[in-house]
Amino acid sequence: MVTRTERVPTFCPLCVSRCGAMATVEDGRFIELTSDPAHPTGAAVCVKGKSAPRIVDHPDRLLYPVRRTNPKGASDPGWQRISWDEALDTVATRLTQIAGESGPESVVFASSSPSTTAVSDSVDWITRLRRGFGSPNFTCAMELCGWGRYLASTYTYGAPVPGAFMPDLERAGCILYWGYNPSVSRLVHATATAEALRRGAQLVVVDPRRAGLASKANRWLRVRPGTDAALALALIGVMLRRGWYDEEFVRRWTNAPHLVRTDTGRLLRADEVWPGAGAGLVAWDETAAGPVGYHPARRNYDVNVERLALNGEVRIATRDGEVACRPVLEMLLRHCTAMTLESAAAITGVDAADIERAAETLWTSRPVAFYTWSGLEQHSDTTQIIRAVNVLYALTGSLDAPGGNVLFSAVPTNPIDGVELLAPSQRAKAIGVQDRPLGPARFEFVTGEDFYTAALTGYPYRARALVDFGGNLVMAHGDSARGRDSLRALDFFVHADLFLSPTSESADIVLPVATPFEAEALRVGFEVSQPAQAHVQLRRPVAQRRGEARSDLEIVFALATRLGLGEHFWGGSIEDAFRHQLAPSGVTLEQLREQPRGVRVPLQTRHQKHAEQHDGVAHGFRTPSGLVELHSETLATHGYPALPTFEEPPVSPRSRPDLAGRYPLVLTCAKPLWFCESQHRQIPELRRALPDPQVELNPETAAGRGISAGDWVRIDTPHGSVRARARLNASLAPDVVCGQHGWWQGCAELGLPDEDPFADDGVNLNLVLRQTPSDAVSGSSPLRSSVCDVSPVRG
Ligand SMILES: Nc1nc2c(c(=O)[nH]1)N[C@H]1C(S)=C(S)[C@@H](COP(=O)(O)OP(=O)(O)OC[C@H]3O[C@@H](n4cnc5c(=O)[nH]c(N)nc54)[C@H](O)[C@@H]3O)O[C@H]1N2
Ligand SMILES: Nc1nc2c(c(=O)[nH]1)N[C@H]1C(S)=C(S)[C@@H](COP(=O)(O)OP(=O)(O)OC[C@H]3O[C@@H](n4cnc5c(=O)[nH]c(N)nc54)[C@H](O)[C@@H]3O)O[C@H]1N2
Ligand code: SF4
Ligand SMILES: [Mo]
Repeated sequence: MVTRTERVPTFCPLCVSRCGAMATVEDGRFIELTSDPAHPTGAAVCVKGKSAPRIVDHPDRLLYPVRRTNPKGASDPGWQRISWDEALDTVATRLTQIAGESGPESVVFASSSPSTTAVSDSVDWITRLRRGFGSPNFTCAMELCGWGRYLASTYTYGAPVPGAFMPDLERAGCILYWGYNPSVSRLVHATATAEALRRGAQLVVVDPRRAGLASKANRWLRVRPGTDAALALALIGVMLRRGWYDEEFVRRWTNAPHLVRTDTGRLLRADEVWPGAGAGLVAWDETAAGPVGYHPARRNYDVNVERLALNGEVRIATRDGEVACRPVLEMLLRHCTAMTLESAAAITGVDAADIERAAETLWTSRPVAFYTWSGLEQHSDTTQIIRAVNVLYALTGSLDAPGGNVLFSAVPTNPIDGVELLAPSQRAKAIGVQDRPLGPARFEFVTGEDFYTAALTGYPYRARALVDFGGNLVMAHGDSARGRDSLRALDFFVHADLFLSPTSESADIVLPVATPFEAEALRVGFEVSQPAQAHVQLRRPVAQRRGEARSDLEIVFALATRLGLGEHFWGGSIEDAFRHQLAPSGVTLEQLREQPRGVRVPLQTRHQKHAEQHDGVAHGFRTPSGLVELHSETLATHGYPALPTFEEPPVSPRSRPDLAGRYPLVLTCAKPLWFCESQHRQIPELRRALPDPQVELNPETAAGRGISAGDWVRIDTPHGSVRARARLNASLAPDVVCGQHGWWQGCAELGLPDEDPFADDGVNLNLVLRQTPSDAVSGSSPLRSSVCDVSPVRG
């Protein structure tokens, strides 16, 4: 018999790297995934990508829709197979009924993170479904994963930097990775960084561990977890005192010249100086020695920017009498100088001299391209930390410059996320917006903490139903047991997934999802470089559909039709929807089918778009002032600090001396290479490399506790204890340990059983971490700065 082997161009959507790849299909069976160096993200595929066929074929895949027959809380849900028609009809009927009784806002939608699952294929369509349905509530770990990179940075830049403004690694003089380890988390950035280092780029890494590329860094700053804002403030102080900042950019494109009232700490408004002057702000004209107006709508001053003062103090006659004012930059300088190098060193554990040297590297090797991620996302003051790093980056003047962080030109498409479908009156009901008006809820994202509260207590109203595409909520958020209780409190919960999980355990109906290798998907733009962002690809199925699994996209369209939303979903035709999406791009579906490797749309990168003019008015930034806001009046108006501020993490050995004796160590965590978040432990090829959860600790710390490498240890926190195996890592500070979340799943082939994620002394780290005290602005949880002790497991 002749075997027919086919090599099918594709890309791997298992994580954010979205590596261009080739699938080997033998007699219709998907057997291998390899790299496709011709693809703009195809330099390599990782071990997870190589195991993709094992995920598709895994015996534990959910293959049919099921409904529970036992009450919630029973040890066995009693899953019973049902037809798709019954499943979808039940879902549509229940959601319609609940929306009729309590409003569509009582139905919360959710998904796994598009950075860690193929839900990236369909997340915009899920959003369209939610908006069409009328719910402003979407839960997807935004506050733990995307707040800092995306939404919080809009308060400084008016745009997501570095989330959408990607590091231009090909041209960067200096790469700054702050709480980001692409060697594990985004292969395409790791390979591009290695290439940049070969051509001589400098690398600065801020991380409590010397992990991944940090071993190649010119400067590695070993920060104590959660104290990053102190480090950033100290760096800013050095840069301002030494004059290591791009004065031209700072003067023209940031609000550095705007005057701040020293009595209130707020920006001086034009109408305080010139009654009836309108919405403008005020700067100081050094040449004329008097105040001048700044006009946000025109993005300009009454005089040339060269004449504006950036330091000093002036007294200005206002309608409240004479007030002392200082330019924002002077305020920033004083604020950051208050964080002396010595105190920053004492707080962060980074030597004063290393802080100076890092500032110098950033300045002398510009342009700087940066990325921040999980290391800065999961803290009680994430927003302040991010603000501090964002302000620091603004000083380099590298924003949207070649070799800096660049918004690469995107392929023009029709937006599909249905923003027009949700009435403003519904949008205003997002859960959480009452308490954190600037937080994720403002962008229709509900934090895990707020969702659990709404489900359990009815505040601000009851979340009655959940429609979840993948999200493994109870494993992803702190306080897994509270998560489970809140899911059980729902009136109706439908979950769509490849596998059953500790989250779907509480569902009423679980829908089987096809793996991305069994499903078609359209990808417009691969983000990381201009060629990648100009790349459009239609991924075709490379594996045969198993059972009755359907793609998320198919489920969305089928559900939309049943919910009476067919008119917004092209009558249920995904193909027509794709055609609509692609229409402005000039690329057709036929072309994409003919060219499975993808189509490159000719696009030119435009840099420094803020300086482009339209009708004589500069484009500027999409902040209230039209400038990069070093001082954020928006934050100040809501009672938050206008300048980024450091606060000791509220649960640390320093802030909680009452806990320090029993829990002397700082606990953070990081992701392992072999698995995505709480997934993939069932794949033997991956699990063999890391059979058990690890906790990394300094050899000294281990020795002092009688712990040897590989021992099972207990991680004790004030909320319970879980187990992990000790891994010695001399790069960690002796009082810092680093664990891993997401462990529960067994691996039958290796004889490893499932673990109860809610059992004390189990292996689920998030069982003993908490969602609180959460970040005042965003509600992010302190998963990366809390306290613990580690001790050997006896017996
Ligand atoms: N302590 C601690 N907690 C953390 C983190 C941490 O670093 N430390 N990280 C946080 C971060 S950054 C994130 S993003 C979250 C991750 O939380 P989630 O986004 O929930 O990701 P996972 O836990 O991996 O769960 C993903 C689920 O989606 C399913 N799935 C996979 N592919 C698909 C698909 O194509 N469609 C559908 N419908 N389902 C699919 C998987 O089987 C799995 O059940 O966890 C957060 N929690
Ligand atoms: N292999 C793999 N790849 C993934 C994922 C995965 O689970 N596995 N998940 C995907 C997702 S959803 C995400 S969000 C990304 C995350 O990608 P990354 O952000 O790179 O994830 P981590 O490795 O968890 O964290 C980065 C670094 O932060 C450091 N860190 C911990 N605490 C602190 C701190 O307080 N300050 C600073 N400065 N650093 C700190 C850790 O030591 C770690 O080296 O990866 C994506 N890619
Ligand atoms: S890094 Fe691995 S899992 Fe992520 S997209 Fe690439 S091959 Fe897939
Ligand atoms: Mo994430």
